[in-house]
Amino acid sequence: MRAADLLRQYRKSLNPPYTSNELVILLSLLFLLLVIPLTTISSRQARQLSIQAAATMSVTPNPVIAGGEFTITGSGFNPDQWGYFSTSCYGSFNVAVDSAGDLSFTRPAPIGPATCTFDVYQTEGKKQVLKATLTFEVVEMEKPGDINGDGVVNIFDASILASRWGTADPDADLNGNGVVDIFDASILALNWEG
Ligand SMILES: [Ca+2]
Ligand SMILES: [Ca+2]
Repeated sequence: MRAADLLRQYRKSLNPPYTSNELVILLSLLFLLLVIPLTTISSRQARQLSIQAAATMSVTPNPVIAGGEFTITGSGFNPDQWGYFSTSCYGSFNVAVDSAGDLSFTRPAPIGPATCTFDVYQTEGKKQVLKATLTFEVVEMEKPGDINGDGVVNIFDASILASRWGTADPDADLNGNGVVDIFDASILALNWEG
């Protein structure tokens, strides 16, 4: 087949002879496939934006330290009403919202690393409305002297420190003065757990 024939065939495939009815069906399908999902997505985004504008929450400290405590404060909630918390780390519970629309509470943190999500709902009319969402990380606190990161300061850390003595090894340079020396050994000794 000659190149000119190939080209003609290709152009024909690009311009198929659609009837007007088929065109209407095609356009309707395009509408269903593209426009409706896009409209739904943008209206959902708009709704989320209005939720964020309505009420906000924050956590301190951030990130939360495993085994410690954290405090959540929030504002912009419906005043003098319960906030219903649905969470990934603590199940569900209610928190009172004061007359200014603020809330605050303190809880013990999870003992291990986690990602916690807190969704807060309030009753508006007969509906439970999502007012705010907060997600935070729970992290292990780094122990000074725990060079190998196994959670204990012991002989294994001491042997790593000894093997890197006099070098600039950043893991064993516990005080960050650029050299592994007696000061790093004393940090290790102070936190010794055996
Ligand atoms: Ca260790
Ligand atoms: Ca040092």
